[in-house]
Parts: sequence; C-alpha cells; structure tokens
Amino acid sequence: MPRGKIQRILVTGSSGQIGTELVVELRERYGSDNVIASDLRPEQEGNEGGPFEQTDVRDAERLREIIRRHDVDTVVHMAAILSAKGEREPLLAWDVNVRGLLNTLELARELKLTQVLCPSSIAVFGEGCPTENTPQETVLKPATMYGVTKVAGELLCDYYARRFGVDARGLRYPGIVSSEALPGGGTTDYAVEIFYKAIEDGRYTCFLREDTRLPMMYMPDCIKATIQLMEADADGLRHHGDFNVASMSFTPEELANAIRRHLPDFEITYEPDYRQEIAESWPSSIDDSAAREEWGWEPNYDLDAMAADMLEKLRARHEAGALYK
Ligand code: NAD
Ligand code: AKB
Repeated sequence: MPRGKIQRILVTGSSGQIGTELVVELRERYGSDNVIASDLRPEQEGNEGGPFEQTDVRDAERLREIIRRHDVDTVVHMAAILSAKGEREPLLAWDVNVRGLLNTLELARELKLTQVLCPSSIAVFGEGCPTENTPQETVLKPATMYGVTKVAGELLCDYYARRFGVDARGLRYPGIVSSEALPGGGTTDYAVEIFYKAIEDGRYTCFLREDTRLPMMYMPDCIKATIQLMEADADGLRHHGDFNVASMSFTPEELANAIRRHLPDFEITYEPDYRQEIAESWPSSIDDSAAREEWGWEPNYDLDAMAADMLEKLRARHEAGALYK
C-alpha cells in the first residue's frame, strides 16, 4: 500500500480532463470510498465508481462541510479555468483559480489536513525567461490571466507551507494529451483534438502555427507524476508548489507527421487564432531536474509512443461507435 499519511482524498474539478483519469487511478490505489470526486458540473455518467459531491470551490462553507463529513485529509485541487477560456473571462479565471485555492489552503490550515496538491502550469512563464530548457528558478511574468493565477497559486502554496506548515505541493504541467476526457479550454488542446479529427475525418485545421513548439506530456505520465509527488517523502522536498515536469516537446507539424506514420493520408491545415499569441508566450521546453532529483521523476512516453497509443485507443472507440464518450 503506497499511502503514508494520506487516507481520504478529495479531488476538486474531478470531471475535467485530468481529474477524470486521476480519480480512477487514485480509487485503484486508495480504495473507491476513500476518494471523493467533486466538480461544479453534476456527476457524469461513467464516473460513478465512488462518492461524488457537486460543489463550487469558491464556496468555502460547502468545501468545509464536504471535507468534515467525508473525513478528508488530502485535497487534490484540479478545479480551474484554463488559458484560452481565461483570456475570454479573466475575472472568472482569477476568482475560480485564486479564491478556490485560497479556500482550500485555508481549510488545510484550519483543519490540519495532511496535504494539498494543486497543479501549476508552464503558463507561469512569459517575457524575460529563457524559452528553451526553461529553468526551475527564473523570471515569472506571464502574459495571460491564467498564468497570473498560476503564479499566485505557487506563491500561495509556498506561503502556506512556510507560514503555517501546510504541506502544499504542485507541479508545472506542460500541455496534457489524453484519450478519455476532452480538454477544457486551453491553448494546448489542439494536441488532443487533432487525434479525434484524424480518426473521424482524416484531416484537422489547427489553431496554432505549424512551427509552434510547446512542452507536452501524455496522460499516463501526468498521472504518474502527480501521484509520485503526492506520495514523496516531505523531508526530501526543497520546493513546494512549483516543480517543472517535462517529457516531450513538439510542434503541430511534428505531431501531424507522427500521426501520418499510422495514417499516411492524414491532412493538416493551419488557421492560427488568438491562442497563437498565448502559445508564443510559453517556453518550448523546460528543465525538470529538480523534480528528477527531489522525487525521482522520469517520464515513460515520447511522441511516437504517445501517438501510437492515442490512435489505438481512439480507433477502437470509433469502431465501437463511441469516439466521443
Ligand atoms: P479542465 O478544464 O479539463 O477541468 C477543470 C474542471 O474544473 C472542470 O471539470 C470544471 O467543471 C471544474 N470547475 C470549473 N470551475 C469550477 C468551480 N468554480 N468549482 C468547482 N469546479 C470547477 O482542466 P484540467 O485540464 O483537468 O486541469 C486540471 C488542473 O491542471 C488545472 O489546475 C489546470 O490549470 C492544470 N493544468 C492542466 C493542463 C492540461 O493540459 N490539461 C496543463 C497545465 C496545468
Ligand atoms: C492550457 O493550455 O491552458 C493548459 C496549460 C498548459 O496550462 N493546457
């Protein structure tokens, strides 16, 4: 059993791209009844394998009530508004991302929770930082409201750790590619959509330019990194809410070529929109040596392994008439 002091976990934003798969894996490891899923959206079909609470993370009273009633000791805080949606609704992004995390950290302090894990993002980077192999410690001047909220989130995690001894942890995920739940309003979403369209139509119109290189990660590695950091010995951690994690970087053209190795007739065209500017403010690759040194991070998937697995899974669903779940 991998558990240490973690016994009962609340996952906020559990119906999202990452939460959907994380809840399944956490229930495997910790037991179905010990992982409470929660989201603003009502419970989704297929996610009924354990307790679910519909809630808004901006509502601290409701969060307190859920944490107490379920005897939760650890919160994995996935509820957020991502970059593209956040540029359309910046005040909503600030409110959900910062107030939601602050509520969670305050409850962790008040109720003496074991741990809070809140993901950060490569969106914390912006003007003035090196764009290749971006270091762990560098200038953080994001160009988006989403990035501003993620920098604030990292600082809040560090503050609650230093000031109140809350065990607050987080990783700067790159763009996540996955086969189970669709992404929810980010700039890296193209790297998921492209696979669905390749299977469905044999062609895709990409909203980023062909040479836009971004750091990316396949969902099995994202889940592995998240759980590895949750379960890492606190004594070995010098960082808290801001670990760079990397596995691969690619451009839309390189991703299209990886898909063509399986579907030679696949066609891609480019119509960059407002998300191009967001992507251009982010690094093309990041240095994750702190995560490797402090908690043994190592990814399993590269571009070709990810493309093969995505296409196999989506093709099987398409043939069964259930590409979109
Ligand atoms: P997502 O958009 O797919 O899911 C977020 C979930 O939060 C949604 O189900 C949504 O309904 C829920 N939510 C929104 N507002 C809420 C509120 N007020 N109260 C409760 N729930 C609310 O996002 P995701 O991709 O699963 O991301 C999870 C975390 O990982 C976020 O913190 C995100 O910033 C971070 N992250 C994701 C990626 C990625 O590529 N997916 C990359 C970097 C960081
Ligand atoms: C987004 O594109 O907003 C996310 C992220 C990199 O944080 N996928």
